Amino acid sequence: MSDFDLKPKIKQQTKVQKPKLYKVILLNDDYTPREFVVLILKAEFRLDLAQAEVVMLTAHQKGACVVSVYPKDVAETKATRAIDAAGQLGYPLQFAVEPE
Ligand code: NFA
Repeated sequence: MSDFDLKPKIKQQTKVQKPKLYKVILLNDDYTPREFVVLILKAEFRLDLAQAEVVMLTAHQKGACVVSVYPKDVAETKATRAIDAAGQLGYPLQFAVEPE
C-alpha cells in the first residue's frame, strides 16, 4: 500500500454545455406564392418536397409554422438568407427566430 492517497478528492466537473437551439418560424402572408415558399424551404432549410409542402400549408392555414431548430447563428443566417431571396423577387416573406 502506498503512503499517499492519489485519488483526487474533488470530482472533475463536466464543463461541456449543450448549445441553445433556436426555432426558425415561417410566417404566413397573402402575397408570396406557395411554390416559392416550398422552393425556399427546400433550398435554404434542406426540407424534402413533402416536408416543405406540409410546413408551407401549415403556415398558410394557421399563420405560422416551425421550420426547424438550429444553433443561434445558423438560425439567424438561414432566416436572413431566405428573407433576402424573397425580397429580391418583391415577396414580403418573413421568418422569425426565437429560443426553443
Ligand atoms: N399565403 C400564401 C398564398 O396564399 C402562401 C404562403 C404560405 C405564404 C406560407 C407564406 C407562408 N399565396
